[in-house]
Amino acid sequence: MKQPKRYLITAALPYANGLKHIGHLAGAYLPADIYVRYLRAQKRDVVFVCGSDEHGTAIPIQATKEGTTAQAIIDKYHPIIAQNFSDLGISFDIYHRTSSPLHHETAREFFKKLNDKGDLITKESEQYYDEQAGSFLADRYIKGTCPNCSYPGAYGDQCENCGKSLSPDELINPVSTLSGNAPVKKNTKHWYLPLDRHEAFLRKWILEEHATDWRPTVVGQCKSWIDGGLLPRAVTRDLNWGVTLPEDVADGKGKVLYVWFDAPIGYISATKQWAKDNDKDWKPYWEDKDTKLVHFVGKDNIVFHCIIFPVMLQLHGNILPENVPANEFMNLEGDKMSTSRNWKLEMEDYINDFVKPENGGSQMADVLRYYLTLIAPESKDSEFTWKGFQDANNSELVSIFGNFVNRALVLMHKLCKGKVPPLHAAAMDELDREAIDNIKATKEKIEKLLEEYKFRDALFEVINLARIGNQYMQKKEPWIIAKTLDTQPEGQQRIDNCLHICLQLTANLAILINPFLPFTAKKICHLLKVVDKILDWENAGSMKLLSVGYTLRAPELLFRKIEDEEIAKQVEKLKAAAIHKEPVAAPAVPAAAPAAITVKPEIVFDDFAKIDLKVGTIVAAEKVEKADKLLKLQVDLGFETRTIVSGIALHFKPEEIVGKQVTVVVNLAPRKMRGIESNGMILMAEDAAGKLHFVHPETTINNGSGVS
Ligand code: B3M
Ligand code: ZN
Repeated sequence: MKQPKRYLITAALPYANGLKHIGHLAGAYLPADIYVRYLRAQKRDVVFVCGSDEHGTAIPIQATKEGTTAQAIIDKYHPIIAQNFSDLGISFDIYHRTSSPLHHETAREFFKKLNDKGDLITKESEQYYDEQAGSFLADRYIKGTCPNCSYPGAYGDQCENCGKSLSPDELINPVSTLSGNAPVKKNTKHWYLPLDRHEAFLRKWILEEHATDWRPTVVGQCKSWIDGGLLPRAVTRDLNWGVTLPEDVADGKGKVLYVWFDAPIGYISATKQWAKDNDKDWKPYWEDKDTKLVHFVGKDNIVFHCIIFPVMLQLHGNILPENVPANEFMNLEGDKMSTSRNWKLEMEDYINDFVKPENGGSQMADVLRYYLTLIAPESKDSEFTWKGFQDANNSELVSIFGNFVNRALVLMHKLCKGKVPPLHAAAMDELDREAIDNIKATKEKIEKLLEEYKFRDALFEVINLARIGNQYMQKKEPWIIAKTLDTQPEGQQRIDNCLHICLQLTANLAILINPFLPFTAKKICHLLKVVDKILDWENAGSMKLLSVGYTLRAPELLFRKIEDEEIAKQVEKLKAAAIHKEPVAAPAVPAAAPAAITVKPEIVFDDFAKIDLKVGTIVAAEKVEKADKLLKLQVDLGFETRTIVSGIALHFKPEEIVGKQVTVVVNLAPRKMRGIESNGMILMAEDAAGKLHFVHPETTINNGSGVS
């Protein structure tokens, strides 16, 4: 495979509004770091950029919570997060900030270029405005009752009680969180990125060209976005925190770039700053086609990195990402990690409890890196449990990996006078040759897996090589041979061969484990008295890493055992800190006057059984010409997709119902409406105010499922 000339690796920019947890670490930063360390060991030209995302409403909202300013918030969290990453061995080449003047200039220039080229459109719309505060209200600044679960404290962008994403218009009785008053609607102009213009490009680039090399979960998410219909996305906001629009843009005063427009440009400004600091040219990293750009992100950031940012990059004349190996989510002890419910393990907490020198030191950072990679949510959600963490450490790192390295050193001191013994070709047997072959084969397997972003499997191969080392030693039994040396002195050659191979294998393990557990690799180098240079990837597979006759240090354990009490303490701590939100009882639904409710005459079961109800998904919707009330729907019923004409046009816009699951009467005789044959009926519930609601399963289930 032809290698690209250079690599630019990015990891999502964390919001500097609070500490980050191990779910974040496992989602983007750790896999990115493993990949980068591997590339560096290959001596490839690679730059690894990240930094704080310091804009968006998340920052001022945190400032209000902590009773301080937005600037104070980012100045507080930026350095702590940077230090946490560094303590856990995440080796960014730069950890930049989007509040830096360089970033503001870069983002503004980007916007200007697109705007000047006519790649953006403007639209006027009505948005909520707080008259007392004198400002437009970002979605997060509006609270009201959730239309889905009736929770009274739902935000304009999401209900935290039921998790539904909302738009401010959907909230019942909205109030401004700035003044507590009901907001009014006011006209405002905004800039939009017309994604709809780029559908053909996205379809070809993602669904054809990257259909097989991107993770199926990533391609799947992109596909449903594209199929759901791409709409223009606003890229500006009425807010006083963020990157202001270029001076010469008409009506741009008081507006800033939407955080998701400026944040990914942060990768570019970070590269610029890195180049400045290192006397390099940043441009080829973003403009030369021979650069491989890879974005590491969590699954909630997929659309931004696969759809929106690529469109921006393409329009601006930059290269596109080669891959976006996004991870799914990592749960914690049976529940979703959540900052608002305080159900999480922060990097900072782990560092304080385990990584401080008195608690285990950097080796313990490697233990976390090990477990998080072992359970990496590469293809589906996974779960961190303290018991799993303990097991991974005790039965794999301690018992397999650490044990092998330790035995090799102990036996070498005991049976080979503390020096690397020679390899006697004449005394080599099948087991020796097999062990050597395994080292070479493992190197190749790991390379292939890492190039495919399969970090879990790659790590498994490293541990497996240590397991093979243990088995080899166990079969050779040099300690038994040592007992017969008096009568069979030629046995020393077999002892030498065994330990020669085990020691070279140890040096190989250091190289292979280095991308994953860098502190451990360094420690092995220390024990073997070799310089870190040995960790260059090209050395992997070599049986000449340690010179014969070389003296090595006395063994020291690589990993310590983790005791039950430590684990119990962590579980307790987690539970004690959790904030239990009482499930909010939905306020009593206003009952319609009893007289208004009528019940139809009784039927027998057989009457009911004649109706065939099935679940389907609306896959397309359009208005029916000259019929205000009708929408023409395509409904996927699993066994077929049908046209159904439904009288719901006054209640729903076509684009907002695509993707919704519905319940369909599938055996209703076909009926023509406005010349269109309708093959079924969608069930709807009507509330007291006359508003219609779909009747659908609680969670998404297979289309075609029966309802009875
Ligand atoms: N700050 C969201 C997040 O932390 C956002 C990522 C930006 S990446 C350009 O999930
Ligand atoms: Zn809700």
